[in-house]
Parts: sequence; structure tokens; C-alpha cells
Amino acid sequence: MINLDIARIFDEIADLSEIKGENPFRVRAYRRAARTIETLTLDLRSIVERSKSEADAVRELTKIPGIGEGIAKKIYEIVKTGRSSKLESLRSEVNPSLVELLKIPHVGPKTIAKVHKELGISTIEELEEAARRHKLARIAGLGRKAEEKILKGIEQYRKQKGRVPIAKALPYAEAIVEALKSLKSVRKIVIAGSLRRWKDTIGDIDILVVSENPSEVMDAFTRLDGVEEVLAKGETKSSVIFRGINADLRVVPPESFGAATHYFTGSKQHNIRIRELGVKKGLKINEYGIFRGEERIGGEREEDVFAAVNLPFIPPELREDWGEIEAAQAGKLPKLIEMKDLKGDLHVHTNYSDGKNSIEEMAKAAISLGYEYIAVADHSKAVGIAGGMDEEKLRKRQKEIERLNERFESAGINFRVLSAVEVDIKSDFKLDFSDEILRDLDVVIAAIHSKLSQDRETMTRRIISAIENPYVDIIAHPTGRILGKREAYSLDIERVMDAAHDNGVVLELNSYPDRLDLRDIHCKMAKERGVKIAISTDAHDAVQMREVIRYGIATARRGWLSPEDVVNTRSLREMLSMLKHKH
Ligand code: DGT
Ligand code: CA
Ligand code: CA
Repeated sequence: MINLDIARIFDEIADLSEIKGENPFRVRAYRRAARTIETLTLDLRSIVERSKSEADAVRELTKIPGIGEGIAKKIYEIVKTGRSSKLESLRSEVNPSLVELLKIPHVGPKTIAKVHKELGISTIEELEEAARRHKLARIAGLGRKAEEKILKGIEQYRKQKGRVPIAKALPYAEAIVEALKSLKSVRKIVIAGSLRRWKDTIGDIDILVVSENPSEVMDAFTRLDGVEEVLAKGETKSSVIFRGINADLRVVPPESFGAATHYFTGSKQHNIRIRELGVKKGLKINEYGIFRGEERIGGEREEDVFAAVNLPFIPPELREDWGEIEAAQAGKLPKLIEMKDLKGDLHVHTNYSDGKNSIEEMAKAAISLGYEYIAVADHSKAVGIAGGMDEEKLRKRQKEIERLNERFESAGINFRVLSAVEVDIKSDFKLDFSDEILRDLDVVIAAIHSKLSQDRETMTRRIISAIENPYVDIIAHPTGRILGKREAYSLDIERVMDAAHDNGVVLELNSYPDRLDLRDIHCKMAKERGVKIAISTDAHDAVQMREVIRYGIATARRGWLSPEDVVNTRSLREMLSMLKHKH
């Protein structure tokens, strides 16, 4: 029982309770617990096993932000017994095929309950059929428009079905590598495929191994704790389902390791281009090596592949055939941003809105990451569900920030807490705080949180109107997508970028792994248009601030960003001077 298994149990509890119509706050608490546990660096099992009693364990567990007493007791039960009585009773009450319906965009638990009760619908096929025959429109609360939306949602769901956000697959792949690394015969082991390219969603996990004893590796792989089904088992390749995700493992000979690593890292489009360059030079390049006629001329190292076609090493994140080969030929590959380039986080929440930690706790966590500043950007009042601040709360927070900064200064600590807000852009284009209030803040972040279905022109103008406000410095999660749940809202992103450029407004890359918004290709577009980017976490507690940033950095790298394209690689003073509203 590892943290990820526990997180999956809470996800399922949340899904089933939602369909059953349980209290939405409780549903949200389960989901929040799942997200917290997923990125936790502490091992829940050892916390429980270390404790002398249940009460002792609960006391320890509730110290983790996002874990209350009810959740802590469930964790205790899960670790001790391997089961959750809550989950088991829910499973017996809710038809499991209804759970899949919940994954369809635009289909919520209320709709599911209704169509199930009135039409007996319990599968996607039945729902699709009913929508096509306009049977749904006869149910109260649903109409022709709802039918159209549901059909679109089904189409969307089928397109991305089977793909998971990277943050779900990467920890599993890392766990597999960790387990197999300890085998005596394993000489080398790497993660390849879309995971090595840090794509935002992952179809399956690909792992490569060099070993003189392939059958030992295959035996261990197919028997790993977490393997739910063995799909194929051979001498060179095996495939399994590992905690719900497909995983391929290949054992290759040492002389092919570089060529295989390149080949199985992909992308397919990139590989095809490299192979064509090889053909022009009379070379055959494949997963076994680099060949001239029958003669092997390389393939042990990945660099050999690029060198064979006169290219410098191309970082995996760029291998999408988005122009990286031409750039490499011209000696114009970007110097990609790295984690160590970051000097601060410009979007974190605190307990002044929906964050778990105090300002001081967030600041200390940032200091331990080597940052020089954070911008605490709590929600504004319109986002009531997130405990948005009113003017009075904002003033109170301001005092606390000032006191804290004075303490840092007198202690000789080079760190500043910036006073920021994530101000809501309302559907009537107005911002949720007056200009007088925004003027006095260090950093103003604006974002849309409601009425996401306005038409394309309205949404575009709504964001641009915020960009044109004299005090808005950054637009957060500019397209609003949530991976696997919500597509980007209908938006003319090019016009938004042009307006950001003309007004000196920064666009945010939100590192949260189910957002990654701006996405990779949008980062590249922004760079080409001279729009600056802030890579932020949007963290709601200190653990998240530490854990999710790697996904933001990876997405920035996929978007070709260099340190100079990103504002929070600058020192405090330089960063502030790049914002529109100078202080
Ligand atoms: P995914 O799993 O859908 O997220 O994406 P990938 O890129 O991991 O794709 P996958 O797992 O199907 O295959 C791994 C790599 O193997 C892929 O990135 C490139 C290489 N590959 C697979 N099929 C072909 C092919 O037909 N031609 C070439 N040139 N490469 C291939
Ligand atoms: Ca793959
Ligand atoms: Ca694969």
C-alpha cells in the first residue's frame, strides 16, 4: 500500500459519493485528500506503522495540510486492513458503470442520477443513443442544448480516453524503475516515450533496460506489486497494466541502448525525420542501431544517433517535429530553462483564501527552495467558493505581510513576500476589486473563474479588457483548461497574446499538473511573439509548491522557453521592473 494506492481509493470514494448525491463539501474533501496524498513526500504507511495507537496516528496525519480527522481515520483503516469500509459500502450502493459516465465532460452527477432513474441509462452507449434520439430533451431540466453538449462531451471523452495526466503516470514509472534497479542483472534502466518528453498526457509507460539476464527482468516486472494484468510476456518485450495504466518494458542489448532510447523516446514524427536524414546520408537508423549497409557504425549512446546526421543532442522535450530539427541544423536550439533558474513563485494561495498554510509557512517553504520571493495571490471575493477576500481581509493580510517582511529584513534574510491577488474577471468584464485597491498591490494577477461558456468573441474581449486594465500584471491560467475534465474555453488565443504583448502583460504557465495552462505549444507561440511568461504553481499548500513546479518547468521546456523568456528567473528588482505596473 503506497501513497498512490491510497489516493486512488479516495478518488473512487469521491466519485461514488458524488453520484450518490452526498454532501458536496465532503466530496471535495475526498478529492482534495487524493490530490494531497498524490504529491506527498511523506510515506503514509510508515506514519501509521510508527504510531502507537489510532489516536496517535490521527494526530500525526492531521498535521498534513488538507487531511482532516475523518480522512485521517480512513487512511489508518486502509493502511491497517488494506480496505476501506466506506468505499465498500459505496460500491455496493452505486452501479459502477455510472462512474464512467462521470468522466464525460458536461455530464455531472445530477444528470447521471436523473437519466439513470428516468431512462435506466447506465452506459455511455445508452446515453449517446438517448441523446441522438432526443430522449433526454424530454427529461425536466435537460433540453436540446444539453443533448448537444452531452454528445460533444462523449466525443471529447472518447478522444482522450485511456490517456492520463502526466502526474498520474510519472510516479508509477518512477516506482517501477526504482523496483527493477535493484535487480543484479540490470545494467541500465530509463524511462522513454511521452513520459521522457514530459508530454502533458500519457498513453502508456515505456521503460528500457539493459540486462544480461532478460528473463529475470521480465519475471520481476510482471510480478511487481501493482501489476493488475500481464498482457504479454516475452524475452525482449513485456506489457502489463500497472495500477490502471499500460506499461511496456523492453530489454535491449548494450550496443543498441542509445539507438533504442532515441527510438522509444519518440515522438514518432521526430523519429521519422531523423530516419529520413539518415537515408540521405546512406544510413539506416532504427531501434537496433545505426548501420551503413550491414555494418553497425553506432548506437550504443543516444548522442550517436544525432551525430550520425550531423546534429547536436536535442533534449527529449523538444522532440515533436515542431521545428527542432531545423533549429538544430542552424545551430539555433534554445538554451532551455531549468529548475535552478527560478528565483520565485508568483502565484501561491494562503489561508487568507482557500490555501492551507499561513503566509509565513509558505514563505519558509519558498526560502527552503532557494527562492528570493513569493507572491501570495489569494482569491478575490467573487470566488466565494474559494473563500475570496473582501477589502477588509485584504488590508489585514497586507499588515501581516509587512510585519513578516520586516522580520526577514532585520534577520538579514534576502526574501520578500509580495502582496498580490488573483482578481476575478467577471462576466461583465469588470474586475472584482477597484483600481484604487489594485494600484496598491505589488502584483496583480487576473483570471476567469465563472461563466466559462460565453462565446469566443466575448471570452476573448473579456480577457483583453483585463489585459488593458492599467494595474493587471499577469493573466493566470489563460485558457482555463483542466486536463481530462474541461477543454480550453473558446478563445482567440492569438489576439490575447498580441494584446498581452502590446500592453506588457505577462501570461502565466500554471504548473498544476491537471492544468499546465498555458500549454506547451502556447508557450512557444508566446515566445515567438515576445510575450513574457511567469511559471507559477498556484499552490494551495507548501507541499504543492515544492512538488508541482517540475511539471511547469517541463512544460516550459516543451514550449522552447529559455530563462530570459520567464519573468521569475529574474532577481526581485528586475522582475518587478518587467511588470506593467511599476512600483
Ligand atoms: P503515448 O504513449 O501515446 O503517450 O506516446 P508515446 O510517444 O510514448 O508513444 P508509444 O508508447 O506508442 O511509443 C513509444 C515511442 O516509440 C514513440 O514515441 C516513438 C516510437 N514509435 C512507436 N511506433 C513507431 C513507429 O511506427 N515509427 C517510428 N518511427 N517510431 C515509433
Ligand atoms: Ca508511451
Ligand atoms: Ca508504448
